Amino acid sequence: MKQFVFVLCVCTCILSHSNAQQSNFRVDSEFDQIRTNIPHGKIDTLNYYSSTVGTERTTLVYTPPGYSTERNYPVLYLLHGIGGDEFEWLNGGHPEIILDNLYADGKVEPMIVVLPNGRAMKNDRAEGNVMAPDKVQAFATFEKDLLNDLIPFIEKSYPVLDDQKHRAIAGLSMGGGQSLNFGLGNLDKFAWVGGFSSAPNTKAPEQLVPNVEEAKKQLKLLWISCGDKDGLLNFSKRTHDYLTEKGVPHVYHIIPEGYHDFKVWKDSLYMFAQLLFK
Ligand code: FER
Repeated sequence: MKQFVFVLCVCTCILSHSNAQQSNFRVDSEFDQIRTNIPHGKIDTLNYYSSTVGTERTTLVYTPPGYSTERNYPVLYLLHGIGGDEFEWLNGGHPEIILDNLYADGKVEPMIVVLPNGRAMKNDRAEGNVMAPDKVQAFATFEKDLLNDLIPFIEKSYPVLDDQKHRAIAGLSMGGGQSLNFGLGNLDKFAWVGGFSSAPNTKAPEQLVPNVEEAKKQLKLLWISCGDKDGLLNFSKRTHDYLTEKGVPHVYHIIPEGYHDFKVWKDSLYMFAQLLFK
């Protein structure tokens, strides 16, 4: 309940400023610096069979410091962008450092973070023209892989809480669009949804949230963030405008001097992660 009030308060603070340029969040300047004197989580590399693609696919999984199979964890699915693959977050954003630090400071609920490959096609490498239509289409196809192949695989491989309230989806750019599309399109599966610098694959607001009352009822957190200097800002803004008009609670966080890069995505993950599963 405390968190719910906090989230609402954040929404009110941010939404009450029409341009929403001012951040109400504080990013600790050392949040992404590796600390050697704290416990660290672990990165697993796993293969699963995708009936959607008809091949084995690879996913990375971050388990938190102190991970134990004696307890059950909520899960965040964290998605990459058009130029990336399952390694993009790890190479560019080091979510494991951000999360290890948050755990050390007691600021985050223990969770499993799944870093999948969101380009659901046989050759899912980010090679050649990553904007080619078949490659862009594969980001949409990933919805089926995620729901029918990956989530069931994770749920049988790890001790996870497998209900809607304990499942989150977030991502950067194409992965932000996927998160909004798949999260809001499957409200029975995801209660926590985040789009960071969401790309043109983001559905139009009326398609994204056709059933406003259902969204209000099911969502625990809807997070939209973007850099103010990002050429894709309008995909976030039009979603925010619609949600505001329809009275759907959400966080709209505009990062000052923010471009389409990992500075924005790391800040976003740092803040989003602290709101999850509370
Ligand atoms: C586009 C511009 C950007 C587009 C996708 C992107 C499919 C994605 C960017 C990213 O993931 O970083 O026109 O069309």
